[in-house]
Amino acid sequence: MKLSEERLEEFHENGFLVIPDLFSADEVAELRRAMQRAFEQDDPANVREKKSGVVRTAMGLHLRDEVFARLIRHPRLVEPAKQLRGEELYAQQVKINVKAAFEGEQWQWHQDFATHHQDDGVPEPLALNLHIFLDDVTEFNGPLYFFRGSHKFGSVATWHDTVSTSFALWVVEEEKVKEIAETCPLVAATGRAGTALIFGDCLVHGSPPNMSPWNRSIFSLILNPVENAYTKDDRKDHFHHRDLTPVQALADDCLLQPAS
Ligand SMILES: O=C(O)CCC(=O)C(=O)O
Repeated sequence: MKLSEERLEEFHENGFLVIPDLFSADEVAELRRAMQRAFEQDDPANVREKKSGVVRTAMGLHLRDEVFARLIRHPRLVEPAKQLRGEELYAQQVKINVKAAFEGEQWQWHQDFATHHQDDGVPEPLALNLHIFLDDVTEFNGPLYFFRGSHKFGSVATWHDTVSTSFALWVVEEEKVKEIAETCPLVAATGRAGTALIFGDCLVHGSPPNMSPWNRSIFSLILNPVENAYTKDDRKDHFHHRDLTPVQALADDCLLQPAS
């Protein structure tokens, strides 16, 4: 799947794209079955919420389940990413952020690049974050909030928040968030299960706790150009995979093929 010229322009202008219904109900069902298998594993790559202990994010998924190994090579993700960032992209991070009903905690205001740069020594903000909604995401169950156009501020000042949630994160200072809010409208990224998001490394985003009775699960693949790879390898592999093999797209029906 290729992005049209209009969609490419929209990405460069807004810093993100929402692509409704990119994956079918059958494909989402297959992904949700694989998600359940991952959650049931007692694996250190399942990071749990600080207060409730339910899974917050399940990481390293392509190394844990064949379905996710195919998903990171899905042409509907890989081809648009290559259009935006070139041919040689490696899978830097592969996870599902769950945000369970009643229990799912916030993701503070951040730019992904701050973590990639500070923790992993990624030189430039070229990584792309590709999301697929595995539940319907509404204004009620903790959607991502994007400051539209905030990527144009470039890489901004951050501090390392190790206390607010179970997931240490380099977060944007509140004064900077206020400044960005003066010119960048806040948008909630919502849509049916199967909807995809693509956003860049400098887009300022976050999400509120999920106090609703509905789960909100979102698959996330971060692809980074091989020539922009990590220069530090202090973190565990599931935070930033060391394998720099460029992803090659499979067939469009790869998720619905029988297991090999
Ligand atoms: O899952 C969320 O609500 C936040 C995800 C996020 O910030 C990210 O993928 O960078």
